[in-house]
Amino acid sequence: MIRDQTPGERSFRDVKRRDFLKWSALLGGAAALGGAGLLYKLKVGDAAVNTEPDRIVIGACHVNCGNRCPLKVRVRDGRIVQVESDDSEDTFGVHQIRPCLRGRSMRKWVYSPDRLKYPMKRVGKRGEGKFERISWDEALDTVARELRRIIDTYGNEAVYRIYSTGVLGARVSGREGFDRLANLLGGQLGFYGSYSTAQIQDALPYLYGKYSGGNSILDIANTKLAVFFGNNTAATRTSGGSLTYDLVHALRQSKARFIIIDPHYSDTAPLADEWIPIRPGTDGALAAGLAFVLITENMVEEDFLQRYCVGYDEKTMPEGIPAGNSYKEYILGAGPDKTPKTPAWASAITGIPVERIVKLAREIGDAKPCYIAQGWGPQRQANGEQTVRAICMLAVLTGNVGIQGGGTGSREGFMTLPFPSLPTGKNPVSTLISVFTWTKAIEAPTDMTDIKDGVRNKKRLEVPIKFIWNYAGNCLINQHSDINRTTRILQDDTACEMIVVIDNFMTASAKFADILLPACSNLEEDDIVYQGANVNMGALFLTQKAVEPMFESRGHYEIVRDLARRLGVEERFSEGRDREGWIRYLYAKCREIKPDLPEDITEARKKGIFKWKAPQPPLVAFKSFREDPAKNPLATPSGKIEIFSKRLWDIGHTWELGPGEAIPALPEYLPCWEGVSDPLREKYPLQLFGQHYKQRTHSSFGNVPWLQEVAPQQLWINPIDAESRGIKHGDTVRVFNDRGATLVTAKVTPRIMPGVLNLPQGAWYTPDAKGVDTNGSVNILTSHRPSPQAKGNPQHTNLVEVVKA
Ligand SMILES: Nc1nc2c(c(=O)[nH]1)N[C@H]1C(S)=C(S)[C@@H](COP(=O)(O)OP(=O)(O)OC[C@H]3O[C@@H](n4cnc5c(=O)[nH]c(N)nc54)[C@H](O)[C@@H]3O)O[C@H]1N2
Ligand SMILES: Nc1nc2c(c(=O)[nH]1)N[C@H]1C(S)=C(S)[C@@H](COP(=O)(O)OP(=O)(O)OC[C@H]3O[C@@H](n4cnc5c(=O)[nH]c(N)nc54)[C@H](O)[C@@H]3O)O[C@H]1N2
Ligand code: SF4
Ligand SMILES: [Mo]
Repeated sequence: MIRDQTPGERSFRDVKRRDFLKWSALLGGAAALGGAGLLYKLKVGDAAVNTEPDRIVIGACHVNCGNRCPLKVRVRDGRIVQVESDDSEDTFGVHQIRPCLRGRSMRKWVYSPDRLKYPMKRVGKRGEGKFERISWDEALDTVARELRRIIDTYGNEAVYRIYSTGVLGARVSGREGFDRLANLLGGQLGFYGSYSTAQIQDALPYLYGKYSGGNSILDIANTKLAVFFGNNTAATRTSGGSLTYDLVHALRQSKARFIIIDPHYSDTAPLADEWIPIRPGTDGALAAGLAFVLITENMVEEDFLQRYCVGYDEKTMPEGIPAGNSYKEYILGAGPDKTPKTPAWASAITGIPVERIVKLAREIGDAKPCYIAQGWGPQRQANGEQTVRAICMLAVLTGNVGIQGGGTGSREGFMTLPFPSLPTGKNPVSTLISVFTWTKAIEAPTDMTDIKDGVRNKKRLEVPIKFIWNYAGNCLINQHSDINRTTRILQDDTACEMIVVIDNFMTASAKFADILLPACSNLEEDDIVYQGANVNMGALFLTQKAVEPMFESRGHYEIVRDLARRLGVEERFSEGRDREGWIRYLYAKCREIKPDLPEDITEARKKGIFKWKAPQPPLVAFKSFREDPAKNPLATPSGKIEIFSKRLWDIGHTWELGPGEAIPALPEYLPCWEGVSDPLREKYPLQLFGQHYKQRTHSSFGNVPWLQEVAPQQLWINPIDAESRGIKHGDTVRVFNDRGATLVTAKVTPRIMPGVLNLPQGAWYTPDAKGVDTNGSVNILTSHRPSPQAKGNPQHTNLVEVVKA
């Protein structure tokens, strides 16, 4: 157990030396940013730290890193002087939910010189960033008038609340507020999927009947071998209450061998016994090569495949499908492509040596049980849907599904408590587009159909998006693909006629606002905040404002309520409740789920942080199905694991697909466009992806100088690729393709495999006069082309070239 000592000084006292070595390797010296914050000495070098506070207030960090940390905010003379960690009880299972350095730098966020101060209206061309200060009344009158006009002229499907994740945990200030208003006004165009998980969400229901995580990461305590495909918890699950902490505990308990398969030696890799570099977008080929060995060396669980699965071999194929279409035939080369998926075949595609593929297959086949999990990096590729199922096949073939220490091959599962959000009501509009295709819904809506673009609940879109509500999000520009193309689409203010942006900062997206509204930061308003999705415990924080709202900034609930008043629906919107009323309403609902919460909210606020241990033993996905498949069938049409999906077979034979695209019924390897085998590599020879990085949560925190210094934005390039281009560590380089170019500093490192570049996603797009980005913003290089099946965002699939600038 690790205990906190005094604030500002963390002790190693109870940590065994072995763990310390592992952790310090993991954290890499100055780059220590994790919830692993447990193990370094915090020296902020700022006089403010030593100031005695007048009061300590519970706040929370509610950006979308998937975690959610309470912050203890020290306030003196009405100013925040330091942000500290949760220091409540710390036992295994109910950890201190210790914020990473991003959360601890929140003071720099609140007092950032980039803060938006007043409501503003656009005065220049859209996107130019020229604004004029206006009053809140004028701003909200304009928004209400335009929203009404657009609904009256084009209908409710012209209104769109764009995907955004800047405020996720805070329930009264959440993005739900606008949905609640829109639904009272007749609804809005909806979306399905997310930028995080579009492909995996779409793919898993065909295999397992639903989208879900696999076994809890704590179940690694019960396994013999853990294999992670593109899963970098040390960077993406950084909270002290989060999965990296659990991973370390579980590995220590089981002493399982741990293998990481990733194009880059990630921050998680030092925890592993072995790193296997793989070319991006080729995991499906690796999985097929492994399957070849498992099948030909009789290491598959035949009984499991016959009893629980459809489509493994001819005996288990659904009716009406021509012979030669089973998985076994695909792997052994008896299927339509007549190609045996031998380790040699897989090696040529993945770049992994043949012997290593054979050895890995035997390790997976021998380890009983084996824990296989994938992060979301592999699915954020152009063939992501197929990769997801292909990786899961390793768990299926070896019968690891539904057992302790095994898993489904999906991302590790976690615990959630069903605490409620601000109720949105029902959207009267049922039409949905894929979350990634909104730019096309502005530009060419009537070209968008169900079987071509994945429009749902309607054959063809009828009206363009004319009104965008962009609250706490940067997907309008920075986080969406192909910034240059998005810019061209948005610049035309006769296409999308009204863009409202509500943020703390003048972001790349904010520059495209017609009306720009300054919002409170999380430390400037009261709220009720729940755990992130990625902890093995439940948590609830009653947060209180540490300081008064900066300048003229306001909360989202109050902004939307004032709009509702102007639009004549205020009573129905507020139900007579102000912010405090809704906090109390939601708190009461939470108490129905967790009756041990104090009845009196004033009492509860004194504590502020509530945590519940996850049920033991750790979650095993599809356990009841495994125990009794007849009684507890999966939600697939057959009730079984559908290795061959008849539904996908039908989709693959009816949808209109782009050149080179396919939707196979089996989990096949499909080459990516802009992947290893694309002829475009002659012009752009390097594969580029952008990992989720410890400096930022997407673009959030990208403007905090402390973090820029600790974890700078750099292009990761292998020494072989650097040398052949005359690039040295620290050089400014120009990364480019036909879509755009960016300037960034090179990090020459063997931590990235040759032929592949890593430009961490989320850096703030900062164009020079010629439109060349000067800040390493990866989305200047990514493409609008959606993945074939999910119509999701393949933002890790890109070909580029790099030269010394
Ligand atoms: N610090 C930090 N944490 C975050 C976020 C953040 O921005 N910053 N964002 C949060 C959010 S919203 C999300 S959705 C999650 C994202 O979580 P993920 O999607 O899992 O994160 P990524 O960094 O995109 O990818 C994980 C790993 O996959 C690897 N990878 C990329 N392509 C491939 C491939 O084709 N094959 C294999 N085997 N590996 C591949 C990358 O090198 C990386 O190490 O992270 C969350 N956590
Ligand atoms: N190339 C590439 N692009 C990607 C990804 C990738 O892997 N590669 N990942 C994708 C993924 S998984 C995701 S989830 C998206 C995330 O994309 P976004 O949801 O856009 O996330 P952020 O960039 O963090 O933007 C959050 C915004 O909210 C603002 N904000 C924070 N707190 C507050 C607040 O209290 N009030 C208000 N009003 N504003 C606030 C921040 O200033 C910031 O501008 O990015 C996607 N984009
Ligand atoms: S960025 Fe995530 S891990 Fe870091 S403090 Fe915020 S919620 Fe916690
Ligand atoms: Mo995400």
